[in-house]
Amino acid sequence: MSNGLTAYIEKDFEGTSLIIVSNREPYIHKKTGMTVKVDQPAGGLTSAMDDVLKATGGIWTAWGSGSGDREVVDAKSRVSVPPEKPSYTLKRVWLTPGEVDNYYHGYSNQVLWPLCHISLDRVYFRKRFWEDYKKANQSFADAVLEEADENSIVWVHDYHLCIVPEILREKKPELTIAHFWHIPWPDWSVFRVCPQAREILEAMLSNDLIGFQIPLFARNFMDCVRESVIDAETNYRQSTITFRGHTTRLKAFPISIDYDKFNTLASSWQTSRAIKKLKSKYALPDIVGIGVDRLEYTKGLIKRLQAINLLFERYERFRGKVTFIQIAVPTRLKEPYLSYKRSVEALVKKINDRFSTSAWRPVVYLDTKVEHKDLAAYYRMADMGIVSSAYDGMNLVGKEYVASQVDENGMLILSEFAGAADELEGAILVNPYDIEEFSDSIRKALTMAKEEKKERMSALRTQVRENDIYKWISDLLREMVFLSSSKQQKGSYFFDYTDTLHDSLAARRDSKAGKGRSPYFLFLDYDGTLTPIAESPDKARIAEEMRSLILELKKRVPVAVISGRALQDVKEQVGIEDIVYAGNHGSEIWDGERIVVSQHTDSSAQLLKNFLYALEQATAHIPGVFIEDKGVTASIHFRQVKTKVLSEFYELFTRIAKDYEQSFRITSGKKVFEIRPLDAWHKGDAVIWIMERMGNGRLPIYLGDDTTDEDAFRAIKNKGISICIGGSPDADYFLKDQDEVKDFLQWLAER
Ligand code: GDG
Repeated sequence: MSNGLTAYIEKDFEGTSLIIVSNREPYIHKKTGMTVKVDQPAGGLTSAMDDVLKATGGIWTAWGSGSGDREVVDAKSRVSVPPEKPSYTLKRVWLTPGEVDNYYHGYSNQVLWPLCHISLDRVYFRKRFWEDYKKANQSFADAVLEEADENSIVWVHDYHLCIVPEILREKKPELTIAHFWHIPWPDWSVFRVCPQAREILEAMLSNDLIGFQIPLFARNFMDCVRESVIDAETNYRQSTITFRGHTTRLKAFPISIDYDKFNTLASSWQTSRAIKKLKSKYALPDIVGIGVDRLEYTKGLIKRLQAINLLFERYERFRGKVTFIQIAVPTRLKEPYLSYKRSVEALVKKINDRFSTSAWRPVVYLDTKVEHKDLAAYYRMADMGIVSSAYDGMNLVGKEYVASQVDENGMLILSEFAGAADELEGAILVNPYDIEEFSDSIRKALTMAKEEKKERMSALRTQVRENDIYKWISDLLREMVFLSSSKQQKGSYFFDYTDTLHDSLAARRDSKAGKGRSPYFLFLDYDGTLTPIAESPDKARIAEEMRSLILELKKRVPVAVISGRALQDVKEQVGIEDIVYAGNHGSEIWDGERIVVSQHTDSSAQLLKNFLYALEQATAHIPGVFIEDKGVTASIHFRQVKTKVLSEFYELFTRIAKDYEQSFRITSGKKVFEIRPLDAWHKGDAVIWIMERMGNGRLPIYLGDDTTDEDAFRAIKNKGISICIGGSPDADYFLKDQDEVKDFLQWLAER
């Protein structure tokens, strides 16, 4: 482990307990006859994370997949690892063979994996896959919950465990949860194919942090949320999403490798000896190419072999001179992998049958796992490394090849669709779908001048050395520790009204001030509080049950409905005459009998009309923009504007709004821009005015959901109770949706 990371852990990790959750475990116990042997699955990531947990202590929760796994654990399914010097706990999760089939081979590998790699033909969905996926996620989450305390940082890995964060958040809201997504996140036009797209996105929004390999994947995730989670607030500038009172940060953390390990291994005399042995074993010519992959359709092996075939077909001069070695470790031994394996093998045979001579083979194909030390020899001796993924989160092979190129003689050919292409400047980038260009790039690599290769490889090596796996881990840990500490400062605003609010209301009711009359004054926002957010304002209707509740409540509690709608409009929508209404965000107030406040002036109304006319003219060609003129204020709704023209809309809106910013306050809400005269009252002013005139010492309780309600939350801070539907840092409490609003009003009505 790097000195930097060791020092960081020693200094800043004190007092934090780290819990890693992944599908695969870092140690597998296998039964061989009467004894149990322990195996450590090879893999850069597992061993780097293992190093970290050895230093921090903590818990790794993973599926117990080994035949001897159950024999070595305690009653809580825990075993101390590593066996030779125990320093952290491996907690195993048990899954039935049926669950493994449906959760792992099914939903994970036949739905999410192909979907995220834009291989839609391979997406195969069954209801039972999803049912067992949720069940398995519940088991992982239960295992974490048994171990976690309020200081725990939970680090979830990958696409097998999308639901875990949601379950954890519900049971232990104070946890810091981060999720690293190792594979690509596709754009919405692809992700929408998933029958559970919305459930998955919503569940993942329980994370405090979601790490992606490159910024594009974070942006895609953001777009998917914007398109399908109607009441989530996406903030592209800050890269955050707020949903149900909780904010999730999205950020790219490009994963890497243990550079020093590969560099040292490749420089060793054992590797030089291994290279000699390999050259003679396979009767290799002077020039060698290498590919190392799991036998996986996303890695583009067929395209790679087709390009090699074309190279030998077009350029006879390479025949007899170049051999390409493909290490292809079989993986997920089921369909569609078995068919893919057969296709790859048939193509290798075709090329070898066509071009081989008695002394030379164009392709050496190895379909078994190669030891790590031998891998370094293959990488170092190769004049060319090829990574040709059709789509790939990162791809570590390209980085391993670079770290092993100690002589700087080789060249890396890298698919532009692998996340690594974002960073590895100096590699020859290829589009693997374009076989001719691909084949030509191989030719270019094979004929590149020594000096150019050295220059490129040296730059690549610096890049990988300076951005190794330990930097990746410390960047992520730093972010998690930061989120964890800022959360502790702010305190949690998750709301369990059955305890806290009941107590505070009861205290108020019993106090002297409250004796003899209702102790509270109820303020209700309309859209998003009494009704769900609808496609457009005219479609938002209050449910009869909700209206009856208000009718019931108003017999005992003073009620005011405070809305951004025009006064007349909100009165008609709610349809109850003798309560207080505030329209236009508070600039018009009706006290139950008459209008008592109206800030309508002809001059400001005219200026607003000019503003709206300019907007209407500029955005007339963009379908889905709805301009609502409410006399004093206006709302520009853009929920129905298509994603592809959204940025054009933003641009136009911003340009025109600039001309009016001296006179109007412009804020954004849920897919809406609110325009209000600078001197007009906001909802907070209205609440204060109403309380001063009609409050009689009562406690204001304000329920709202939008950014414009935050003025009211702030106005009653420490003087009343604010409740945000969906949550807000300015509100005291949080309710999930209209069902919970109903429960709350019901409870209040029953007092
Ligand atoms: C996912 C994402 C992302 C392969 N054959 C042998 C062997 N390997 C090792 C390689 C390399 C690893 O397997 C494969 O790396 P990838 O990056 O291709 O990883 P995936 O399995 O697709 O995993 C990917 C990664 O997560 C990490 O976030 O980069 O984009 O799909 O380390 O060396 N290792 C040994 N013998 C072999 O025969 N020892």
